[in-house]
Amino acid sequence: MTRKTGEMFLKRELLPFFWCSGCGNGIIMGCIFRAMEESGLSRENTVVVTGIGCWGKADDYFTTHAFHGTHGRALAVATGIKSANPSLDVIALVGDGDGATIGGNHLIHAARRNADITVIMSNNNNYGMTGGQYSGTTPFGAITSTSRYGHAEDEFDVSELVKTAGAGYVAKGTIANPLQLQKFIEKAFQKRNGFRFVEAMNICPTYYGKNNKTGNAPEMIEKLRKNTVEIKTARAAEPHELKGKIIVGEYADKEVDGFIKRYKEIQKKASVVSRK
Ligand SMILES: Cc1ncc(C[n+]2csc(CCOP(=O)(O)OP(=O)(O)O)c2C)c(N)n1
Ligand code: SF4
Repeated sequence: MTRKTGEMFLKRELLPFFWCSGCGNGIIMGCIFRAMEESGLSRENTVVVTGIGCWGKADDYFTTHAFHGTHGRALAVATGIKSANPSLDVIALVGDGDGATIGGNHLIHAARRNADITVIMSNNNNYGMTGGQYSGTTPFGAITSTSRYGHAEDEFDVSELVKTAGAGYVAKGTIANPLQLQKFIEKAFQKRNGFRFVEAMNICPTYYGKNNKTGNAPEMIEKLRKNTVEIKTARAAEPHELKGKIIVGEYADKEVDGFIKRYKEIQKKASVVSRK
C-alpha cells in the first residue's frame, strides 16, 4: 500500500514556511495535505480560504485555489464561495483570534445554518501574529502581552460552542497526536455537507510559550500530550478531574441537510409561486 503524503497540494517552491521555528502550524499542514489526498479532494475543485494571522498565511502554500480574506471574515467569504458554486470543496483555515474572537459571531452563525464548508481552527491560545495578545481561548490566569499579571477571563471551549450552535460534525485534536488529528480532518472532508469543524490544539512557543514559561516547542508538545483526555474517558470523569484538561474526540457527528440543500428547496418553492 502506498502512503499518501498529500504532496501534490503543497507549493514546494515556497518552502521554508514563513512561521517561527517550533511553531506547530507545519504539523497541522501535514495533517491537512494527507487528509486531502486520502479523501480524494482535487486541486482544481478545492478552495482554501483564510483570514489574517500566522495561521492565516497558510493559504500561500496550497496548490489549490486560495483566497486570503480579512481578519475574522474567512467564514463569510467561504460561505459565499460555496453558495455561488456548490460543487466546490471549500476549506476555511482560521486561528482562535480569527475564528473564535473577532470572527466569533460568524462562527456561531455558520455553525447554526450548517454552511457546507470545513473549518480547521489552529488554537494556540493567543494572537500570534500581532505579538501574543489574549484571545477568546486564552485560559484564566495566563500571561499574554495584554494580561501581564494574568488573564482575568475564562476561555471558550470552541468545540462545545460550535456543537451547541448546531454543526453537523465537530472534533478536537492536538498537534501532539497528528494521526488522530488527520483522521478527524479526513472525516470532515468526506462528509461534504453541513458545517464541519475541526479544532487543532496548537502551540505558539514564541509568545504564549515564552510568556508562560512552558518550555521549548518539544516540551510544549509533550505538555499538550500529557494534558489530553479522550472524550470517552472524560464522560466518566468528575468535573474537578477535567479542570485544565484538553478533551479530544468527536463532539458532534450527526446527519444534517446543510444550508445549500435547504436553500435550493426554498428557491424551488419560490420559483413555482412566481410562475403562478
Ligand atoms: C479587523 C482587524 N483587526 C485586527 C487586525 C490585526 N491582527 C492581525 S492578525 C491578528 C491576530 C491573529 O491571531 P489568530 O487569529 O489567533 O492567529 P495566529 O496569528 O495566532 O495564528 C490581529 C489582531 C487585523 N488585521 N484586522
Ligand atoms: S508567532 Fe507563534 S503562531 Fe506565529 S509563527 Fe511564531 S510560533 Fe507560530
